[in-house]
Amino acid sequence: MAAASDEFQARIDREERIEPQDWMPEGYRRTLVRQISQHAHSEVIGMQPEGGWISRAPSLERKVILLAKVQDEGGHGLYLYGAAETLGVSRDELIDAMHTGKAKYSSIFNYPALTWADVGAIGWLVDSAAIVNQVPLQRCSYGPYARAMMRICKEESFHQRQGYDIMLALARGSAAQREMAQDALNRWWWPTLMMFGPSDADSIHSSQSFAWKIKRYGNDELRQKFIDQAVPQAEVLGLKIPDDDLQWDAATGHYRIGAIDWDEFQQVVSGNGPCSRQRLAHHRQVQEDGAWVREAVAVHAAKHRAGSDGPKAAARNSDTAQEGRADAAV
Ligand code: BYC
Repeated sequence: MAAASDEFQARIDREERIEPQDWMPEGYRRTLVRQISQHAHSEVIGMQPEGGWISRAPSLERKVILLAKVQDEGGHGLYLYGAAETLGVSRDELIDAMHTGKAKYSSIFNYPALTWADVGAIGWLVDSAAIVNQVPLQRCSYGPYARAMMRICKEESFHQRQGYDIMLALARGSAAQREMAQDALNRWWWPTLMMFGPSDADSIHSSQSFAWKIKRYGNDELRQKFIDQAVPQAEVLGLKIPDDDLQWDAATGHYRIGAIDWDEFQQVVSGNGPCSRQRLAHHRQVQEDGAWVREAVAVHAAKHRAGSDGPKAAARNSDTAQEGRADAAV
């Protein structure tokens, strides 16, 4: 086994992609199931805060755009569950792990979307953070995850732009609209910074994930990249980042920020966020309500399989063969 794991690491070091049929250490498989499934759960739970605003969007155009974005998120969940399933786990097992609290989803989706400006803030901040985090995952060593990420990243950039466009419209609007945009930024800024995970010193999985080239950058480095992008964007909007300690550090070429409230992060990831219970209860309910659809799809697929291998299919094939012969005779 030592030889197999040495050869595996050598393949990773040569930047070769690992595919589902390849040998892999059990820890590599488990790490990927954990991260990919949590990522899938985040996409699907992430439909809830914005989904609640589809019927309340301020114009038909905004409604259509938001509908498309939320549908994309459902689609991202499906690509990611598909990628996780290539590692030998079933979708039911993965969803059960989320429902029982064994698997996490991103902390950010445990906060409420209180106003229309929150939809803008989610698109601008949360999707920007997602892009910063996900672009390096396109080079993840596991092929199905990397390929899912390529497609997802393309769609995320449209999501980010729709969010920024909402913020821009509000920032250029009435005093009340500007206030709404500022309030949304105040509430979403710090939770967005927490999306990147604990500081590198407290990140339990990072070093192994670097060695396996699942992660390419540390949580702090990506967080910093996001901050450096977002601060000038807030300036264009004429909004204030809610951090009195924020300052440009010319020596490092980066913005310095105040302290992140890691106690709040721990509370949220352990299921005590403002909407944690609501999000899971909603997912459970939807899962139950949709059970008949999944059963019907499974029965239809079974019938289809039986049909294509069974006597009817044989008869169909023989008819086609007869037609073929008749055509040939003409
Ligand atoms: N929230 O050792 P660490 C989207 C957990 S959805 C909750 O640094 P790792 C969108 C971590 O899982 C995009 N938990 O872990 C959708 C671990 O706990 P476990 C979501 C977090 O894996 C709809 C523990 O803390 N993106 O864009 O090396 C609308 C220690 O952390 C969080 C992804 O899922 C958190 N924020 O690094 C709009 C990206 N942070 O598992 C937008 C894929 C950490 O041992 N995931 N934890 O119980 C990753 O890149 C990495 O898993 C992380 C964490 C950077 C998040």
